[in-house]
Amino acid sequence: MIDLRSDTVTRPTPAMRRAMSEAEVGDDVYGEDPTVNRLEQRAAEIMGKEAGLFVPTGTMGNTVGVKVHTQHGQEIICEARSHLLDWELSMTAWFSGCLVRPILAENGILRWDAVSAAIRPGGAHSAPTSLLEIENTHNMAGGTVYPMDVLQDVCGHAHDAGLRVHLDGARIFNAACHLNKPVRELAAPADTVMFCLSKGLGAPAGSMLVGTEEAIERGRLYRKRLGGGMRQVGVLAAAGSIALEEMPHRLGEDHSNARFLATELAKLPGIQLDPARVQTNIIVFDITGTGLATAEISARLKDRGVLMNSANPRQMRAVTHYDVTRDDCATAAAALSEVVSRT
Ligand code: TLP
Repeated sequence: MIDLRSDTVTRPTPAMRRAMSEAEVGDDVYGEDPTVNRLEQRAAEIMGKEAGLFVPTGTMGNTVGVKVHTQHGQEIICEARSHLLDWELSMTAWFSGCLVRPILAENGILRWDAVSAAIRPGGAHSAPTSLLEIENTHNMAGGTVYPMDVLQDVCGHAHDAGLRVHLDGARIFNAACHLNKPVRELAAPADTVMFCLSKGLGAPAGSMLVGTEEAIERGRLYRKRLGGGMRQVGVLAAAGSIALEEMPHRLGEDHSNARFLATELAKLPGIQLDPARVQTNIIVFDITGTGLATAEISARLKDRGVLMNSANPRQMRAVTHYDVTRDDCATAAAALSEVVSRT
């Protein structure tokens, strides 16, 4: 099977499996797992922040990140298709008691004029806005990357307006690779950053939350409340360390495979897609012109050995990653060609 459903499907590399079997471990709830401690320190260093927290999932990292910056009854601004809003079971409401005020932005990239118009001052009738959430790369907008000047501008103004900024950087290494910049430059404008070890970086599980010592110390308690106090979790952190140190340099390969796949898909009848807009490893494309529903396309592709999911009723999403080769992309495009021409 050629699995283009997500980069979450990557399997641990042989080096990760070796590191897992040899990992030095202790009880992390007592702060005694040396492998986790090292990973947390390295993640903070690489991101240019004071401290780091190992969390089981990106969802937990975002949940804790939101919680440390907000109080119940406040508002959070984010992009309308953000993962935080659409794919995390309303954790902002359930755990943090906050209302999300979404803004639909071109390519998923929030700009200050739109953000400033959505800020609520708080008062007799309105709840105050306390947090801006940014997603970079933006998943459902098609792996789009914030231009550095836009990122600095929107975050800088948000801080001046008294907001905190949480960055959902599940794929921040993909963004850094696209911009050819050190990842810490992309992390700098945010107060906290969540990034995933388990997506393009290939670890079997795990994400990191980084920020100030104070935010991470409080975050550690929220992680425990959420049931994320794991014990000898150095076995996972060992794989995470390899993901962090050894995998970012190869992401460009996934990006060029995605661009190649997009170029092939764009040739197919009924598919709307501009390959020039594919910046990283995610392709989101419109299939309405094929006359088929996304579920039908997924089912027919599966019969031909290709796994691909819908992003929404009008669009499919294809994601390239470590376990997908250029040849796989060519095969997948040929399979989709067959599917759309047999309607
Ligand atoms: N995204 C998954 C699905 O949940 C959609 C995927 O296949 O892309 N932030 C962003 C931007 C994400 O894309 C994801 C996962 C998360 C957070 C949450 O990470 P996990 O799945 O580890 O909770």
